[in-house]
Amino acid sequence: MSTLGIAVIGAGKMGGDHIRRIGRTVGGARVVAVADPDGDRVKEVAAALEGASAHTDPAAAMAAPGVDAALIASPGPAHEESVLQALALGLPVLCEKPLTPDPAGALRIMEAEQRLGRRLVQVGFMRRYDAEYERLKELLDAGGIGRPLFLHCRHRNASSPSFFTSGMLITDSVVHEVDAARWLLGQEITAVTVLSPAPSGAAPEGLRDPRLVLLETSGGAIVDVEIFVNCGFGYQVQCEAVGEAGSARIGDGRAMVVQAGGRWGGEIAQDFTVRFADAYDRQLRRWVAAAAAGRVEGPGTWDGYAAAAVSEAGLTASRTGARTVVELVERPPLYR
Ligand code: ISE
Repeated sequence: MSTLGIAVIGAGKMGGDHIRRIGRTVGGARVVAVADPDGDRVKEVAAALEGASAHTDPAAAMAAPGVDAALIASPGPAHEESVLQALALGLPVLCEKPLTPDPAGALRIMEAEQRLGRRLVQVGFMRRYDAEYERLKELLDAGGIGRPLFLHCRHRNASSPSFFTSGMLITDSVVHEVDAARWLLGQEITAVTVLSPAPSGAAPEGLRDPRLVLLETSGGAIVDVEIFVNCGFGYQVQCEAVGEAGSARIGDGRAMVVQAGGRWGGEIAQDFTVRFADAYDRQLRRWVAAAAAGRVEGPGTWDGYAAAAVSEAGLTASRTGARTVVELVERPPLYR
């Protein structure tokens, strides 16, 4: 099997993490081109990769010799343009979440993919590749706790980056729970309500943090998400499913409990690249194998679109304070 040549678009935190992953923990692929608007950074990153070219223009990177697939890890608002360019070149794509911040952009990608008549896009909803999430999904699918009634979710970050906005708590953070809930339950989200307590004193001025997001689903379940991106103590993602015949909980992160000096305790990951490192590895391995075989698996454009539609309803809900219904177009045959 030949090596898959990847163009990585965006050499920031996530792009850099994926570049390190390719070649180190993911075989069968190599980075042949890198793009980033920061010319000095991209030159430095590419120089450390044998035979990789550096670009400030994503389209040029994707059109570079030896490129078979594109990994898009630029900021969300830049995704649409790059995904459309990749589709025009017929490249399989792994695009970091959110596919687009708004449903209109995702619909344009969906139209382009339908014109091609085949699916080429995977969205980087990496929780679907996390061992604990996979176990919970298997349990729910097997009816192990009966019909799901609630998902109680907690999503905490130690601190938020300086560019983070109140809307991004929904479009960039809760979007993970949106996808996880749709996937775990096999249902769409139909309505969103957002409640906000008085902001934490640890939150930067003007940031509505934390927030409580309530999602209603097409199967009659309720998902509550505490999103708290300046919790201070670490990166924590937990989910408890409550069904008619039991409950199941993941994300306690008790891999090792140490008892010493009259105390017991363990460690909390500080960052998503640590907590979900295995999931990112597995996601990329599976995408590389599928792309090399001319296929795309995993969450696709429909999932990116549905998540963006829920985010849009969430933004309206947080602005108006009202329960907001999620509007979805009819699911096209390519995504059924
Ligand atoms: C970030 O982009 C992620 O994807 C993390 O998983 C999430 O916890 C964080 O809130 C986002 O900003």
